[in-house]
Amino acid sequence: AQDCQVSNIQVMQNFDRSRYTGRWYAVAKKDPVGLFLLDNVVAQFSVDESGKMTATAQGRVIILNNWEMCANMFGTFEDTPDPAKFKMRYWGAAAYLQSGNDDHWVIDTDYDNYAIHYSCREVDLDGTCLDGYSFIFSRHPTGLRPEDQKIVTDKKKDICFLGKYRRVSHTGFCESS
Ligand code: FEN
Repeated sequence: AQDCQVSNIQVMQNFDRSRYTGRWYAVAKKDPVGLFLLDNVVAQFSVDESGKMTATAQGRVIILNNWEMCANMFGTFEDTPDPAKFKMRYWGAAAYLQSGNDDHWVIDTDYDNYAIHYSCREVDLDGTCLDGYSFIFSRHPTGLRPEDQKIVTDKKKDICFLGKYRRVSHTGFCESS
């Protein structure tokens, strides 16, 4: 099921953005090239009165001079013909945080326990992803339920990121802000 072509990656069928709202704890992430969030990543998705999806994310970063900060990020989502594929514009609350425009795909979710997110920033000449990132989210700060782990592993394989994830620790660093 996986030829690693970005254009063949299957996303969540009949994605329901309203069921996706609320808090998600990142339990694992595959990093992109460049600046990103280190750990303690929590995302909060909302749908406004007009149906547009927005989100915030927090995560620990280390800026110049080894200063530990909690980055507060904001994202707005542009719909595409596929309900599980969005364009996300993001920026940080602080000026030193990088902003950008990324794809934001929901690969799979049961809405109540786990979600698999995918973003490819650069597609290689052969159609595979050259630079991308991905989050595995859980509704539970304690991590994924055992029964969801196989589903998540299978999906990591499908998006060709298996073996590229690191666990995201939650130490409470961003909880005061
Ligand atoms: C996502 C879903 C919820 C909304 C958003 C998400 C994406 C967040 C991104 C964060 C990028 C962070 C960066 C940090 C940075 C998918 C969770 C918005 C894409 C780019 C530093 C580090 C060190 C430094 C300066 C900046 O800029 N970090 O000196």
